[in-house]
Amino acid sequence: MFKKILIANRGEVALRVIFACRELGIKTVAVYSEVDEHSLHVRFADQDVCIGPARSADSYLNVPAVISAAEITGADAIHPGYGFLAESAYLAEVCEACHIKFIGPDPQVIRLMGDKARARRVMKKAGVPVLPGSDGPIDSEDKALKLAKDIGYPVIVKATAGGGGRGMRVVRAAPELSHAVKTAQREAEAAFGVGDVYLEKYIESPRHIEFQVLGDQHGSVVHLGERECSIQRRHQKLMEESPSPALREKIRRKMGGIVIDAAKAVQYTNAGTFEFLMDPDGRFYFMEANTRLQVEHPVTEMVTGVDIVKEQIRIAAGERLSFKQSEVTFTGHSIECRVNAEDPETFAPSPGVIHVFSVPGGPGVRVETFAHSECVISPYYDSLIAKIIVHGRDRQEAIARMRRTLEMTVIEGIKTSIPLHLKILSDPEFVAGTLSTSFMERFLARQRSGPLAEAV
Ligand code: MV4
Repeated sequence: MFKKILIANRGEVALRVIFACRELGIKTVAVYSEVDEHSLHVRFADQDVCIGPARSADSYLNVPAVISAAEITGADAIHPGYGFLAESAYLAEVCEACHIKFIGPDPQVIRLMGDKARARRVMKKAGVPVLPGSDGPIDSEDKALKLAKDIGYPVIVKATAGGGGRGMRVVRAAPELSHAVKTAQREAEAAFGVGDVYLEKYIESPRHIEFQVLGDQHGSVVHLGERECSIQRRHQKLMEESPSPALREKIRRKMGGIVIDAAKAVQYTNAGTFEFLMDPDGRFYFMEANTRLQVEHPVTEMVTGVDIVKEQIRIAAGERLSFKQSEVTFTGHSIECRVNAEDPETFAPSPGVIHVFSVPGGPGVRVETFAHSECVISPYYDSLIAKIIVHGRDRQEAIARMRRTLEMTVIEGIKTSIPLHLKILSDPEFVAGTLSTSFMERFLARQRSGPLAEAV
């Protein structure tokens, strides 16, 4: 087992990894930027190294600085958390060259999944359902027009290097296709340095459902069920839950089997997430795979009892998965709210000093946060300040639990998304569980035309 792990991250996820290390008896090294000197991840790590100025590009994204910190402190592994360098095949390669274990999949697998068109091709070959589309990047306008005609409009043009919604164009009719391909290519080139785009049938108002997998270095793979992540705005998830209200045990089992086969086909190791779109008829299509721990991993931990971060560490150290698929059980229902430092109405960032920070806790409540009274929320980083996760016997109990927790949470000094979460939790569509990726758009439109809008 590792003796010392460096955590190449900040905020709540850095703390989350420190928790797992402490419980496993592994020493920790925090890295931090100049503005994070007084953060909790620095306080609770056994050692700490400043890796540069506030700007992420100069600190948390600086591979030489992170590697140097690991070398200086004698860390034998690096956990990248999520965001920052978590899906950098380059960091994983440099780690390999330096004999430092990267806690994540092999660099070749990270690279494969980073190319969305290639991932699509490989998944299709492994028997995973994918949407009709191009077999690789579009190389001529004529072929694109012919293909789009064959699959039928609407279609979507996506950047192969994309993901998370950047570099996408929906095309509803043939005359728009050429322009869409060109602008998507230009956008992709500017954003990722790779201008390749591919084509897919476009699904209107799908659900976003993703499966969590774990694979060890001995060829065993298990899935930990799914998360429903349809409640998002501009590709930023706001709430997630497990199980999805849309899945029955039979389809969960079938999809679970498919993702296990898919993971085995690419010799997937460590934690990963296979994202799917579910169309209104309940059909599933592979969208992309994330080769990292995810923000919303706690809802899966709450319903399965598996500590995903500990499993990641054990797997990276070469241990076998300690349980079989038949030993994975799903109990109750879990919901996560991402508490952001932002205006709940305009979504404008709201950095500053938190004067009062108090979350009540109680049965079935879990809080993941780096925030505390009198802490500073910096404008340099993501606006996520806390994740509030609840577990209940069923979805109804989880919703009630989340409501009472948010109602009794006191955060003073900055604005947060909590008032928005509370409105969503009492929305009839949300309560009915009839979710889709268009939920937020429709919800916000209802808000604007609703009783509050008329009062002003
Ligand atoms: C799609 C789609 C509909 N049809 N692909 C958005 C993020 C990127 N990873 C892929 N995305 C989508 N791909 C096809 N063929 C709709 C989306 C999409 C979406 C997906 C998941 C969650 C939220 C979304 C919001 C808008 C569009």
